[in-house]
Amino acid sequence: QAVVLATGNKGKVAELSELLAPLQLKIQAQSDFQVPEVAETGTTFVENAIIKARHASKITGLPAIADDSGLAVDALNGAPGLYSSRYAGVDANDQDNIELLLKEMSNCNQRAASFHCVLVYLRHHLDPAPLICHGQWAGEVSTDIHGAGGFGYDPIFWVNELNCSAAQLSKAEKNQHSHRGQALRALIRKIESSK
Ligand code: ITT
Repeated sequence: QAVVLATGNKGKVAELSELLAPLQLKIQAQSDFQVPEVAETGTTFVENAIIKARHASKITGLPAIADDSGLAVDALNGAPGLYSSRYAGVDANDQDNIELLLKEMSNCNQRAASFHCVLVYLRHHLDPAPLICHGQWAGEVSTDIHGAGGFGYDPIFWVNELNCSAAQLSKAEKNQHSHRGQALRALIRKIESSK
């Protein structure tokens, strides 16, 4: 059974592939099919993940898993949230987004934040009952960058219980704790029990 990962983000592909590897699934990247980007017009992680999964499934004819995720900062009322990948503008890269967030929070002592990940599994593009799982990971926005692993906001996401940033964890350690790891383990259980 093949499934397409409906994401253009290489960091997500790396983390999701590692956790899906032990399953009897042939994991395909959407880049193998030249799936064009789709507009993320939803107002929630759930809506955007469904849009991306439906789009990739329609083009490839395969079941699809999509990930919509982001960082919600308490002191910024949940921003950048849904707009995490384009916080510093439509063409922003991870470094631009990190710089802007550190600037916005430069006078802020309240630094609590959480990562969210919604994963959606569609059996086919018209699947009326997608399987949906949500994972959350609490931490703090550090004042400087630490580490070079992971992607996105990992270098400034401080994990108190591990006393390091998410970018200082190995892929396996990050998956063990992260919003994405939690959501994917839950999704795998749901897929197995819906068979
Ligand atoms: P796709 O839509 O193609 O999947 P994207 O990067 O645009 O890729 P999102 O719209 O879901 O995906 O944006 C998620 C952003 O949230 C991502 O680009 C990072 O900036 C941030 N993010 C999500 N998970 C993260 C993680 O595990 N570590 C660091 N940053 C993360």
